[in-house]
Amino acid sequence: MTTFIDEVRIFVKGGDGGRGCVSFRREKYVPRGGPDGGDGGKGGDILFQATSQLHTLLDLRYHQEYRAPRGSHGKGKNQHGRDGISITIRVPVGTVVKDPESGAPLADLDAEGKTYPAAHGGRGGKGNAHFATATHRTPRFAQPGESGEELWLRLELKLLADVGLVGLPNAGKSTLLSRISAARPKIADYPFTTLTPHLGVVRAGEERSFVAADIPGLIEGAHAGAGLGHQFLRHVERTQLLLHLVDVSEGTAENPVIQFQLITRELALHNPELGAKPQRVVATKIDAEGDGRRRKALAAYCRRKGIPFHAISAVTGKGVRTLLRAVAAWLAPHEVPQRGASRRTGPASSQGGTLDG
Ligand SMILES: Nc1nc2c(ncn2[C@@H]2O[C@H](COP(=O)(O)OP(=O)(O)OP(=O)(O)O)[C@@H](O)[C@H]2O)c(=O)[nH]1
Ligand SMILES: [Mg+2]
Repeated sequence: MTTFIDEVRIFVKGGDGGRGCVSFRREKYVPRGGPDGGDGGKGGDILFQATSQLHTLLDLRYHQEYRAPRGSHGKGKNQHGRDGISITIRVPVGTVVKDPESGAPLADLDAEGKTYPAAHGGRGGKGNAHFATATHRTPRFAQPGESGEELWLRLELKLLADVGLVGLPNAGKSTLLSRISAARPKIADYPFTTLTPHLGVVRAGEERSFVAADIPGLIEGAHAGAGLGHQFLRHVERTQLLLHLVDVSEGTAENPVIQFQLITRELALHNPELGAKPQRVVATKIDAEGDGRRRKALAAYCRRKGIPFHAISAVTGKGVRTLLRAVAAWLAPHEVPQRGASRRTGPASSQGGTLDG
């Protein structure tokens, strides 16, 4: 089975340690007090933490650099500098942290809450109070803080599709995927353009993303091996929702309801579970629907059957945003926590350096 990997490179740097302080006690009537320079604080760490609330590495693509704050410098009167706060970067459960050069895995964040310290903050420097000895009572030096660790890392996440796009060849599946994600499957005006599945990461709103799979078109007899699509149905077997695309443009000979039923039958014959999977019908190419007769017929059928219905044009974008919102809203409460790359319990919250500590 083809594996789809979401991948980002990011730069992380722990905070530098604060400087140690050079200072001497000043007391009334004591001309030369002993050294009382405090230590610098430790720089903040950068941590990764696995959460089931995120499903892709998309957000990290927009924020590739993380620097934790430095520790404060030490002060007189033996005052220790404050430690820099640590930054926790939330990543989806299933994220593997790798060395970008060798590809060696450094951490596998395969369970909720699992944490990996990616870059340690530098230790604070010691103040001069540490350096007084019997023979050297007035050390006029202190340690500088250590630099925080800095490095590039590669994060990888095996993607499993949340949403499967199914339909006859030429229904517009690849066109829709390329409209809503960065995936660039081949698109052409003939059946069986798509030969292998494509996955795209879809951002449906500010805070949420999901993965959609475009598989080759299905035809009658697909369950028995006709066409190409059957080989790839396993890619949609584990999705939570199917979007069933039906071309309603003018000049398509078949009745859209019959087309819809044909594919539904093939899905069920291939795997009864697939036939019973939640689905939404998406009438496509409404920019070319003519008098809209085909769309209306399909909409009426879906209403009778209680199947959610959408109408879109992937070319003009009409209806696409509404569709994505509906899908995202549907996914949120249906999310089942799972081990590994699939995952989820609630709406994704934004990522990008949650401060803790
Ligand atoms: N007018 C119009 N044409 C569209 C729209 N969406 C797709 N098409 C056209 O329909 C044809 C088929 O589109 P694809 O996205 O390749 O269809 P597919 O379902 O991926 O087809 P297969 O990969 O063969 O299963 C192409 O010529 C597209 O340009 C649309 O919204 N409006
Ligand atoms: Mg295609």
